[in-house]
Amino acid sequence: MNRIADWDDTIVALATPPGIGAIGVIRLSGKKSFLVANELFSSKDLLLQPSHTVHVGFIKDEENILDEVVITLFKGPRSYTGEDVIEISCHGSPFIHEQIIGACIRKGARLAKPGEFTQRAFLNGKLDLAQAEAVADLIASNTEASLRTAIHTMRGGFSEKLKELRERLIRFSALIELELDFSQEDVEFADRKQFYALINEIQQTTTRLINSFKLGNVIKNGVSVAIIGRPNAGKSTLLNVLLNEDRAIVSEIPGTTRDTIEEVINIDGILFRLIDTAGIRQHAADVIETAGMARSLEKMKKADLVLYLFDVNDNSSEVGKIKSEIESQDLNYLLVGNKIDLAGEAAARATFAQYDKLVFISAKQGLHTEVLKERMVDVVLQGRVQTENTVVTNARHYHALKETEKSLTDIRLGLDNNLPGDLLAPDIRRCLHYLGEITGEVSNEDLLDYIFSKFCIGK
Ligand SMILES: Nc1nc2c(ncn2[C@@H]2O[C@H](COP(=O)(O)OP(=O)(O)OP(=O)(O)O)[C@@H](O)[C@H]2O)c(=O)[nH]1
Ligand SMILES: [Mg+2]
Repeated sequence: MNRIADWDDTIVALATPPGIGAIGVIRLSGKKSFLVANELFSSKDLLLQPSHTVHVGFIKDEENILDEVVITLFKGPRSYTGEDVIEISCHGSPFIHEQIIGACIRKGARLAKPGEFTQRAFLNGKLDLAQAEAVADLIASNTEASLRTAIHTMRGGFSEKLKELRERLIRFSALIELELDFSQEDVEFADRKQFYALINEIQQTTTRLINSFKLGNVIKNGVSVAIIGRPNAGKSTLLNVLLNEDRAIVSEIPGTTRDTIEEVINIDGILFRLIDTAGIRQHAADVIETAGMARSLEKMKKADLVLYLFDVNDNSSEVGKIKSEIESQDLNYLLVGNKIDLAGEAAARATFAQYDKLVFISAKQGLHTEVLKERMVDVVLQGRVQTENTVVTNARHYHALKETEKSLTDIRLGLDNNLPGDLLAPDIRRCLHYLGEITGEVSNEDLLDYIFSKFCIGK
C-alpha cells in the first residue's frame, strides 16, 4: 500500500525498559528529529553529518549539561520508521531519561503513543501488518521457539505468499468484474479452469496456515501437560525430576497430593506447563481426596498433552482401559511406565509390549527421563512442522484465514454451479478483503489503533 505518511509531528520515547540500567536509549522519529536533537547537542552540528553515523557529545538543556551521550543518525527512508530517526544512547538513570525527553518535548517533539514507531513503519510501507505484529510477539517471546516464529513472521513469513496469491486473485476479480459490464452478451473473460486452480492454491495455503495455528498457539503460550495416574504411581516424583527441584511432596502414602500443582519448564525451546494432579482411584479416603480427583479429571480434559503414569509392577490390565478412555476423548497422550528400577526394564517391556505410545522410566532414579522429554517434544511437533516453518500465532490472522476459507468454499460452490460473474463477484471481494486484512492491505483505523496499542511505548 505504501502510503507515505506526511506527519508534521515528531515523536519521542524511551526505547529501553524504564528503570535503572547501564544505558538507556531515547528514540526520536519524524521530520524534526534532526532539528530537535541538534538544538540539544552542543558538540557538533548534526544537520551536517551523513546518515548512519554515530556521534559522541553532550546533551544540554539551555546551559545545563544533562548527560554525555552517543547519538546515532538515520535519515529517512533508511530507518526503522522510514522517517528521520535519531537514537540517543544516554546513561541509564530514569532521572536523565526524563530530563532528556522533557527537553526534546520543549524543542518541539511530542511523547509517542504505544507502538507508534512501528505503526509509522507500517504506514510508510517498511513492514506489513503481520510483520509489525510479529515485532510485538518478538519482544514478548520467552522461549527460543516463540522467538524463532516471531522472527520468521517479522521477516516476511507467510505475508509474501498471501500477497502474491491475493494479487493473482485481484487480476481474476478484475476480469470477472469486466464480465459484469457485458452481462447481456454472455462472455467469459476469466478462464474458469485457471480460476479454479488458483482457488485451490489459495485454499491449500490457508488450510496449512489454519492448521499451524494450534501449534503456533502452543509455541506462544506453552503446552499444558497433565500428569495423571493412580495414587503412588510416582507423579509428584516425576514432576520434581523434570523440574530438577523438590517442588511437590513425595511420600509412600497414597493420596499425598491433594490439589493440583503447576510449574513451567522449557524443553528444546518449547514451554511446557506441567500439572501434577491428585492420584485417581476407585474409592477415595475422604472428601478432600474426592475433590482433588475431580479436579485431576478436569485438568486432564483441558490438557494439550496427558502423561498417564503407572507403576509397571502393578496389575497391567488397567493401562489398556485408561488408554481407551483417553483416546475416546481425543486427547494427546503418552503412557509412562514408572519404577522400572524395581521390576527391571526388560520384564516391564515384555509385560507391556502391545503399547506404542509408551515410555519406561524410573522417576526416582531419573532413568530415561531425557527420552520422555524428547517424546513430549515429538508429540507437540508431531513431525509435521519445524518452528522455522510458517506458523500462525496470531488470533487475528487465524480469524481472517477462517473467513478467507469460508469465502473460498462459496466461490468454489459458485464455480461448480457455473454461476455467472455477477454472482461470483461478492464472494471474491470477501475473499480479497480477508486476505488483505492479514497483511494490512485492507485496514481500518480502529483496527490499527487497537493493534498498535498493544505495543509498549518506544517500540
Ligand atoms: N522404586 C521407585 N519408587 C518410586 C519411583 N517413583 C516414585 N517412587 C516412590 O513412590 C512413592 C509415591 O511417589 P509420589 O511421587 O508421591 O506418587 P504420586 O503419584 O504423586 O502419589 P499421590 O500424590 O499420592 O497420588 C514414593 O515413596 C516414591 O519415592 C521409582 O521410579 N522407583
Ligand atoms: Mg503426588
